[in-house]
Amino acid sequence: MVRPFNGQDQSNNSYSLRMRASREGMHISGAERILPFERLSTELTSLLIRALDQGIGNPDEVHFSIEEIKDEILYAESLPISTILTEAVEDSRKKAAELLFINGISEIAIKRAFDNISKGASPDGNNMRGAMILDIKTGERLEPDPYRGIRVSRIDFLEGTENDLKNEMKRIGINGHRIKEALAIATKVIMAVAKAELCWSDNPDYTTGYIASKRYGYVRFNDIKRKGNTKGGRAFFVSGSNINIDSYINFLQIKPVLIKKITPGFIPCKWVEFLRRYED
Ligand code: WAQ
Ligand code: MG
Repeated sequence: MVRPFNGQDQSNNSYSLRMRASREGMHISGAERILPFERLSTELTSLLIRALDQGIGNPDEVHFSIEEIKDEILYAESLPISTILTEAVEDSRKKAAELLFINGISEIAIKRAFDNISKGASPDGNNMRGAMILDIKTGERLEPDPYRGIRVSRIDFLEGTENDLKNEMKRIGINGHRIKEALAIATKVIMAVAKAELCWSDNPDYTTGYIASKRYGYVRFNDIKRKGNTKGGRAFFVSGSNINIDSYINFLQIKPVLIKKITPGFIPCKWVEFLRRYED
């Protein structure tokens, strides 16, 4: 239906602004924002600058899309950040697996998640573009397209909260340029029905990964993979028999969520100290 423009004030509406840049068909960078009308043009310019300033070769295509958001926006508080000090990859993985287990994920599902991400979770052995969805009991994969997986989208920080996150990271003594986006994704994944998420980057230089869950928040593990390793991915754990998988996927992909508050986190600590925090 075409609505004639009636001169209505647009300033209360929110928009989804998306950018993706590529060179010879290869993805270089992408970003998505949820913004009020009056910030669209400024943010579009800054995303363009970001797209053109990628070091690894200029894009030969940059695509923008702007869509008015018709859905109601949900507001969320970010998961609190913890960081576990570990010895090395084996130690990190063992503790990450333990954290999944105490969140009710079965051993078979945990093993499948680690094995799949380690070898490239797509059936062709590549990394997926999105995430696997695994049943917490059986470890069965529930995402309809195992090559691509599910991409979480339409998530952003309310104006001002990005700065709050920066300050909070400084306060607890952590840094990492990938935290902001990962925390946003994890917050959206966990605010609905997922029991936990496992993630590490496919970037060979970025070896910190995390487990997210409602009770324990966003828990980082240094060295969850070896430096130089190009395999990475995400697994969302759900109780397949208790949820409607299609509506969960729909939520992850298109429901707009804005983070309105940064929940305080914790300075990095050892595993035993971390667990002590949650003793009843
Ligand atoms: N939705 C679902 N899956 C995604 C998305 C998305 N929006 N973006 C990426 N993935 C999947 C995909 O399989 C990627 O290969 C994989 O996740 C890793 O993506 O220090 O940077 O962007 O606390 O490389 C985590 C630790 C960093 C941050 C994760 O992931 C910290 C990261 P990357
Ligand atoms: Mg990424």
